Amino acid sequence: MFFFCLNKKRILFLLTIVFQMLSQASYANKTTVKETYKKHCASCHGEARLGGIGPALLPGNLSRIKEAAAKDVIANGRALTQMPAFAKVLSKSQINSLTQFIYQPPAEKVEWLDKDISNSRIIHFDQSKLDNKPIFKADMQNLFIVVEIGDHHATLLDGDKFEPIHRFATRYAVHGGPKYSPDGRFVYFASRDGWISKFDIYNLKTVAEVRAGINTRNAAISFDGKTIAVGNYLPHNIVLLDANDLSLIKTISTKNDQGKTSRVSAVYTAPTRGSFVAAMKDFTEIWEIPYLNQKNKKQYQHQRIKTTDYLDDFFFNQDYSLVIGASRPANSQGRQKNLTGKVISMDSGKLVSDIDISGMPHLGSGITWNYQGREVLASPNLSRGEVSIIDMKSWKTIKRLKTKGPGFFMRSHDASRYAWVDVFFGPHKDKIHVIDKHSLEIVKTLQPAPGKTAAHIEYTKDGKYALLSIWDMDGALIIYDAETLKEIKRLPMKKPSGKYNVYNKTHYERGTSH
Ligand code: DHE
Repeated sequence: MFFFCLNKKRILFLLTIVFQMLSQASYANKTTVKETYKKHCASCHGEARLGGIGPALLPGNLSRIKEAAAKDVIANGRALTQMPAFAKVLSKSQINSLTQFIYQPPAEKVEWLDKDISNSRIIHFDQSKLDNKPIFKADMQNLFIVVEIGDHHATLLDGDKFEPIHRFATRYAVHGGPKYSPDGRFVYFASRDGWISKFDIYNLKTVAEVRAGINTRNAAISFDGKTIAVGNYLPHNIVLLDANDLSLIKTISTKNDQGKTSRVSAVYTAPTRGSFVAAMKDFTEIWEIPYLNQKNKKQYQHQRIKTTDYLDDFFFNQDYSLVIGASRPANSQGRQKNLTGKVISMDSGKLVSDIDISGMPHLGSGITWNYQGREVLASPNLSRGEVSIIDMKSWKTIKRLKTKGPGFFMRSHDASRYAWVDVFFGPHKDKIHVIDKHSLEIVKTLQPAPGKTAAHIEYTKDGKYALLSIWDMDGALIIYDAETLKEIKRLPMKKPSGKYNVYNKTHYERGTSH
């Protein structure tokens, strides 16, 4: 009866759907998940899941995406990327199996050798043939790079007019602060998938790229602008690149006396020491890699500083003689919810002082300023609603400032009386606190876009304006007058994660990250 109510066209349509379902089911029965992966995924994500034009699909690289979200991406695709929707091609059970498959460690050992690094290098433009003067007019020291992780782009922003100059695609999932060459002409990005991209700001072109690892933490640039150091989770190593053309200088396997290798938590540049400093995640050592030949230190020959505890996250004092770390005890495994603070000598590895901080201080995002004639360090906390303010001479915590929730980023500028801290986690994520650096009190709490995360501030070169991100696909960059705290302008952006001012970064302004 039902069929009689339908016209021919509808019957044909229904039969096509039934046929599609049957063929999907029989295909699903016959093919293994590996074959499905090979057929539909390998061309973009690589046969060994190491990535290609799409990101790597290994558990370490996917650790930040929940399985349900990954399933949704396979079924429905990812907007503004080349990832297609497979819901019409694969059955639900095939999508489930594929999801499980990509979260499994690979059967074979994953390697990324020197030859893979060198073979991955792409020279998009011959730098020597490009103009060495900017092709646009602006104060080149007051430019910002804004990383928009929502659709994997970056915007070059004029820091005087607050107008975008150029928007360009980045690699998938850029993380950490992009690093500028000392003259501010080039900027280097690191993606979680290990791609290092060099962008020429004068010519508005990505000039070179290389894949330095499979799962990368971050990159640092030497003070002289000649060397890039990349810290990797996978493989366990530090990769040194020539900043000029991104060619490989050297890989340094992170191995201790017992032959055990470690992931690298992060690598930073220590300009006064002419070195890179890297923290090890899996054994209690900090490594120093001189990028200049020095007395007792040979260029690119690493030195190992043995410490009593693991340092998960760290900060340096101004002359880089001390490292201030959020530490995990030597016998602990993985990330802990309760860390302690340690001050350690960079030369001996010896403990100089304990610091009275707990929870998960985010020292990497710490800033310093002069308070009543002494230098203080302020750090947000990833697990508690407080900012710790520490005297950098006595190493005593002089203030615990209560906030509306755990925070991620903190910022100030020498010319500003204020410091900003976000409330990244919890119900107050849409709020941001402004702290008076003289009174050490919160003087204002802003809520610029109710319901949407407000985070990460960076100042203009002169410290007169503060730029804030609204972390949303339908997000924004908000410019505040840093003195009156009044909003000046709002620019729409796609989840702008961070913004980085050329002058503040290249001059190691103490209110910002380095
Ligand atoms: Fe980051 C910087 C580590 C999660 C956004 N983050 C850094 C740096 C380190 C680090 C070591 C310094 C690198 C540099 O600038 O050279 N981040 C970690 C983690 O261990 C953690 C907690 C877990 C992880 O999966 O890696 C983590 N980070 C995040 C995020 O979830 C954030 C919010 C979103 C994202 O992009 O993944 C995030 N991290 C950032 C940003 C910076 C950063 C925007 C640069 C801050 C700056 O102003 O310099």
